Amino acid sequence: MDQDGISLIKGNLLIVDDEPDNIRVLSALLTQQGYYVRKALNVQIALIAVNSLKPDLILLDIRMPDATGYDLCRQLKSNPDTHEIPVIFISALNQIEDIMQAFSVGGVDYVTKPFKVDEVLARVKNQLTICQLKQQLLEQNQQLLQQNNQLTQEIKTRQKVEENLQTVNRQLQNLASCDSLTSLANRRHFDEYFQQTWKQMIEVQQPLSLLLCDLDFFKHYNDHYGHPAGDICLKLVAQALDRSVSHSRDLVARYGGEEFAIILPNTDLSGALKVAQTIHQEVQQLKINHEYSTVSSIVTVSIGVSYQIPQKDTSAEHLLTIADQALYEAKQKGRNQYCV
Ligand code: GH3
Ligand code: MG
Ligand code: MG
Ligand code: MG
Repeated sequence: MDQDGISLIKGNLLIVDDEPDNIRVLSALLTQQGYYVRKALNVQIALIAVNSLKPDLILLDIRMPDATGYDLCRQLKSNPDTHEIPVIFISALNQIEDIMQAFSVGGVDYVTKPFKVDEVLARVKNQLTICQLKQQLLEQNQQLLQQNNQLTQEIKTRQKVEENLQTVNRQLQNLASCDSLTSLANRRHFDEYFQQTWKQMIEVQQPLSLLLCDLDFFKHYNDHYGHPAGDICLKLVAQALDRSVSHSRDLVARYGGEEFAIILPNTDLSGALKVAQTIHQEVQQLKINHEYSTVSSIVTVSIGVSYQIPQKDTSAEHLLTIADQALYEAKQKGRNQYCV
């Protein structure tokens, strides 16, 4: 501990001076304070000592026989291995030009000879403290950079996991709401969407239309062409139904077996009938042979249409019942037609 109670900053010092007396006095003083001191009597020896000792600080004389302290300082500052070592010039030269020259070649401080002991000690200690703080800041900076990199990496990983989860969720949702044979909405999705749309139409007091669409004599079709051909037929009809609606909020669903349901929000009776007509055209254009149908030589559908401006005191099921009755009527009247 020194007088003010702060621990001494011990370090490796190099004193470069061609005056043996100067070196001796300085060295004794600094060694006494707990520093490890090496000495060099000229620039050449100093260079060797710098490389072997890697000093924390250099006290550097200016006038020496083989070269000047300025030359040595310049050389040290231009070498990446040594340019961080602080150099305090200590010289009898006391002209402002000499001092300015010392700073311009990279010196951090200047002490004039004859020096005062306390001043040298204070300036050495100052520079070593600055070095130590610099080192601490560098290390902290390094740590922060590392932490930052880790955090960035972590954030990226989390984002990726989040994205994957969202994709899986979307796929699960699609699977849960999709009919595997026709890729249309399944019954579950239909039920949800129907209830939801019913409520919305109550709020906005807009008409809601519903179409129930059933293949005619499909049992015969299966019986004669086989179940796999029946599946293909169902898929083609499903695509034809999907082509028959045009609004983004319309929903075509496989209601069950060979029966399909179509929800048409914000659509009145004339709109619903247009869709029913389009369905008949689209299904007819498929031209799927059905020799065992008694209404046509190709696959046809019957459609039950219902529509309503939904009210709070009626339920969505009511609209379904009416569509079902209309479908029954279409079947009764001879199939391949729609009834309201
Ligand atoms: P209708 O004109 O009165 O509707 O007569 P239909 O023969 O179409 O009606 P029915 O209800 O008697 O028969 C429906 C047929 O639809 C029977 C069933 O095997 C068939 N079916 C239901 N789901 C599928 C399916 O996923 N694939 C196939 N290939 N056939 C199905
Ligand atoms: Mg000298
Ligand atoms: Mg049928
Ligand atoms: Mg049926």
